[in-house]
Amino acid sequence: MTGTLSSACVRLFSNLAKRKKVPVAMTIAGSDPGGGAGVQADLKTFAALEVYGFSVITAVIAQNSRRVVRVVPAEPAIVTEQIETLVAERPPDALKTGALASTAVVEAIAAAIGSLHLSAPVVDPVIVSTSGARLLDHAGERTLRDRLIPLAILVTPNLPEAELLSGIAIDGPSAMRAAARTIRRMGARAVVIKGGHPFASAGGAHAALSATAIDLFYDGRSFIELTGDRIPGGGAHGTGCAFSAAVAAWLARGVGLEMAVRRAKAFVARALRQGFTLGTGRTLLDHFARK
Ligand code: PXL
Repeated sequence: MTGTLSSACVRLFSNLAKRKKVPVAMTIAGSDPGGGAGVQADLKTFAALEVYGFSVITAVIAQNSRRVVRVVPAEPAIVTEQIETLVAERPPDALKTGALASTAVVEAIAAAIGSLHLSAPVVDPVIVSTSGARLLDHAGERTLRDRLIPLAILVTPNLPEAELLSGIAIDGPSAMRAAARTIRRMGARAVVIKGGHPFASAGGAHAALSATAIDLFYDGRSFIELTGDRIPGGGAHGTGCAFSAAVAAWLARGVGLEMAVRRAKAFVARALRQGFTLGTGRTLLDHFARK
């Protein structure tokens, strides 16, 4: 783990030293002090993919890999000021949003993206954590839909989030397509629904999992099914964060959207295959895994 971490960092910083234009990605997300998800995981993902990372904190969260104890949303003004200060030095080449905690924070971010003419964000519509805690207040769900998703280059819901956003019970592939259409109609350029969770009709969380996990990408032209082997991990912590951060990293490096999504999926699969725990908690990713 450490060997590949240091070689990625050496390449990143030797590019900096040679004054090559270093790609910069910005994450706007919550803090996971355990480092498995949120801003901390996003920065590891950026570093592993050799992209310099900016990180704007939207909420301070007391949590470990098993449970969320408390979420304290940041004041909207300090979120705006973090973004403005960073952009004054260097506008990022790509950005992603994660847990946004409150409707006022969502508003502040949408306003900043507009007024500072930032790149269209990858929006990870984080609403409830895998452990069941709310990471966005109820009013924020609507603001996310009405103000942020319309700005997005890509929205990356998992199955439960796609159901919440679309209002469609996703019980199989055709409902998954209908949900993708509905979410894209909210104004995003593209959507990818991550198929890692069990379908609702199969009994929700208690359903038997199929051997493959199919993600569905839709950009308004065609549906693309991205198939991958299901990797045992039992609901790992921080996979969604790593996926959306990896898409942003590849976009920052100038890769097209569909290829960025494919590479991000491969990145998460690698990280999950080398997953580990700290003892009794949920599986954590090795963001610096090589194979
Ligand atoms: O995976 C959703 C998520 C996003 N952001 C933060 C989190 C979590 C899940 O726990 O803690 C900060």
